[in-house]
Amino acid sequence: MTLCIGVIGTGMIGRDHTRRIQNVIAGAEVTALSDVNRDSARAVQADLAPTAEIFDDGRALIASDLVGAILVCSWGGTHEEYVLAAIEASKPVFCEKPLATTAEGARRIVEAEAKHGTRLVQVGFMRRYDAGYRMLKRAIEEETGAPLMVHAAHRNPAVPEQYVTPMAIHDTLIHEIDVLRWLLDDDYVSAQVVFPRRSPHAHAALADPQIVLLETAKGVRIDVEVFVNCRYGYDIQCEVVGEEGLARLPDPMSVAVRRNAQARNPVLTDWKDRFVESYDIELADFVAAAKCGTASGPSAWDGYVAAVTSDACVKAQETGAVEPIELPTRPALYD
Ligand code: NAD
Ligand code: ISE
Repeated sequence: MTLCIGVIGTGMIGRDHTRRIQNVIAGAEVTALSDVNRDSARAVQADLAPTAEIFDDGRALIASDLVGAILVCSWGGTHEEYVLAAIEASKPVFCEKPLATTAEGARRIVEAEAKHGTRLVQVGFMRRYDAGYRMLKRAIEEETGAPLMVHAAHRNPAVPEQYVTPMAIHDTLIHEIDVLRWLLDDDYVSAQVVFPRRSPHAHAALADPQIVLLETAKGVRIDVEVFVNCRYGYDIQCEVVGEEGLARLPDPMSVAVRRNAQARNPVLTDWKDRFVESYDIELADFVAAAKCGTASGPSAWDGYVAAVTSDACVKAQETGAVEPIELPTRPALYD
């Protein structure tokens, strides 16, 4: 059986995920596309999915019999509405991060899915599928002893003009918020943000870099440098210090070149390349579960926890204080 997928939002990642469904992953096909910018949907149709129908309204796409599962790849502020509509239609839905732009919005999704009674939502936290992070998780379980500290960095070479200070949290740090919680099998209890001297390459509405300090329920202390105008490349670092040893996320494989009395390894510049296999595997996982009428991988609960933590970090940016992170009881659906 081929799974018929509708894609809402055909910008950068919607286009890339459409390519994956059409050309990389077996057993699924993009049968519908929707974007508020019809020209964008039309371009993706022409390049990648010539038989897909274009819908002007994302909700009509979700309701259509042409579609058995949905990818939500539009701007963050639109995710909640589309994910709730997919749950109402009992259709599996893959939602790019963030699940919702507020914790209350993510909570409404958790409640709707819990009421539905089976999982339908997968959130696009692709790092959980990255081979390096999976090896790091195994090393924590088998080698380092109980974690004590994590030092991490999320560096982008540059960001567009509309990227402002809170986006360092809910657009960028949100990946660490999810993957570190998964790595450590732990939850956060507090957050603080401190600001080094500002990079001259950051525009006026962006404090860059930032250092986010998180504390977990088990007492692990985490520091994450978020630096989105680092210039030199797209660089993701993570080092876990445990009671017995240390484990570090491997850098992506690259060819070392020695030339002109220098030895060098290239550094990637684009997140699409850094996590290309992870995106492939997360979507294959979505397709496999959706064919059984359900979802696996990062859940709506994980999306909710990320939203609560993001909100606390944004508050910490504003107050400079250590902000508490409190979660309600997890519904049984997510045990
Ligand atoms: P983009 O601006 O390139 O594309 C978004 C598209 O959504 C645009 O074409 C826009 O016209 C469309 N859109 C906006 N509102 C809509 C609506 N109500 N209905 C239908 N279409 C609508 O942005 P992008 O970089 O592709 O990001 C999209 C989402 O994916 C964001 O939530 C972003 O955080 C997430 N993202 C995730 C990753 C990752 O690593 N997992 C990477 C990049 C982006
Ligand atoms: C972007 O939206 C992503 O999700 C990338 O993975 C991240 O590295 C980047 O900072 C975000 O802007």
